[in-house]
Amino acid sequence: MTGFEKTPGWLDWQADPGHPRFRVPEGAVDAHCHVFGPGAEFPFAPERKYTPCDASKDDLFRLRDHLGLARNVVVQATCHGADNSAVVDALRASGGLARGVATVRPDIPDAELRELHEAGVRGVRFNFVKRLVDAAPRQDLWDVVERIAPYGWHVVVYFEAADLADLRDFLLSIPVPLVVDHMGRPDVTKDPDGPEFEAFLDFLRARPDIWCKVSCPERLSAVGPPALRGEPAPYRDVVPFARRVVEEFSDRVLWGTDWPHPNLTHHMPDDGLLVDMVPDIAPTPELRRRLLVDNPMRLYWPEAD
Ligand code: 0GY
Repeated sequence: MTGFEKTPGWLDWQADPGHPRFRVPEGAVDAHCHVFGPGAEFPFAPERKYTPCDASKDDLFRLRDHLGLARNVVVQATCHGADNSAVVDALRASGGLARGVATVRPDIPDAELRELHEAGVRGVRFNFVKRLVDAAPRQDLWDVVERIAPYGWHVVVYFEAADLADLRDFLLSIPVPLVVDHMGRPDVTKDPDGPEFEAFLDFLRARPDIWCKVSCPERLSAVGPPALRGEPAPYRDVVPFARRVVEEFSDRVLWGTDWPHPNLTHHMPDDGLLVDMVPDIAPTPELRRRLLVDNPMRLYWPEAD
């Protein structure tokens, strides 16, 4: 009993995902995943916009092993606000196999920032998705950047395609590397060669230190998974978008499961199927190695080189 009531209609993560048919290269990183609570131990934030099911670090590490992955990047979810305790707990328990992305306020004490860094945090997340957070004043975001820059951290940004035009100049003025979640959430019913996605690619071209997660096909897809696993390609409408990004920006793309998949209302993906999609979006062994191993290691474990 956590004392928290899940948001009505909340879909829990799949407890029994399939074994992927695709074997990931050794050392593969899930560069976008979360932990939720458990609420009894790490209470959800009063300002949250949703209340999830529990999804503990042990559940996450079990999934990592089941999928054949080696490491995780655990991203602070909005349901925990700026209390990064659950993420830090996961990082500390991982034996160096997890790094983190935190949410911090501009007035965070120095000692706390240092503690986050020592635990394995390497970035902060700025979330511009209106259903998830109240908008933060730009000045606050600037102040956060100033605080984290000395640690060599980056900023992970989550926005929807329709908001890129408004955000572009602000994002490009942030003087640390950027990592864009979920390809900037394109509308995949549109043309992958059309003006909207071209504007996103153009944003990536604007600076060589803007990274992109080719994640969340299950969230972006309008056609969903195949009726039968593996036939035809799962979430196939997302593939041309992800492939364009992987092929043009092969040295700064990242992949992640997005487990435990918050706020999906229609269907919960089989994480094995998400792994099986990798060869569709990264068609050669070289591209797959960059996407799953080389790039995330360079960004999150540079000392391992
Ligand atoms: C994701 C996507 C979502 C949620 C969050 O922090 C969050 O609450 O990121 C979403 O609802 O689209 O990346 O997990």
